[in-house]
Amino acid sequence: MKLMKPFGKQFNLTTGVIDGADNHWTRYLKEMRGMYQDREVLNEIMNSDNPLIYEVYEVSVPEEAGQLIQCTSIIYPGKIGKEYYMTKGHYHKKKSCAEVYLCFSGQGYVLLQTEDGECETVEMKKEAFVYVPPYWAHRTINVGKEPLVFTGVYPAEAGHNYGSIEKVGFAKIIVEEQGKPVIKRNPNFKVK
Ligand code: PAN
Ligand code: ZN
Repeated sequence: MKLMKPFGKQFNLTTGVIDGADNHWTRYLKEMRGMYQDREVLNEIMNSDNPLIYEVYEVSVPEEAGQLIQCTSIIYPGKIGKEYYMTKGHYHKKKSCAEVYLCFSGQGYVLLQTEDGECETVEMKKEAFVYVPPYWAHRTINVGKEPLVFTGVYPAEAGHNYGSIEKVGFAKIIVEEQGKPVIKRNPNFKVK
């Protein structure tokens, strides 16, 4: 059997950039416009701008059982109306795959949801370690004034399923009220 060679990468704890990352992707508002609640503000912003919401750097390995993918995510500070910038959110295609997040800087939450609509939030801040158990959809939200930077490690066979959670949405949203993040019920959540 031909074994894979060990390797190391450098990454910047403040910017989240991985030197020599194999993959890098960006998510602009246009690609996730259906996910924010304030349609009026959204359309107003989209008329003149298409802001960068987040980006991801990834070290790729063969997508097979036993391998682990490591990546960093950088969510920029900002809001669409009262709702903070966030990731699209997904289930793992292979739902039994868990993931761990380690936060380097910024302030935020991971919002997690099961297929039964059970919803949980876990705080993200410098040095927070968050466990995303198997079968939970997960989205990360930046509620601070700086970029929210974290690394994630997950099985290479996990894959991403964006469609299922996009169809129903998350049961909770995180909005700014009187200068503070507040976790609220999503008025557009479609109960099964
Ligand atoms: C993370 C996410 C990353 C971007 O690496 O992929 O934060 O979020 P979306 O994938 O929801 O756009 C992860 O959970 N990977 O499995
Ligand atoms: Zn994931």
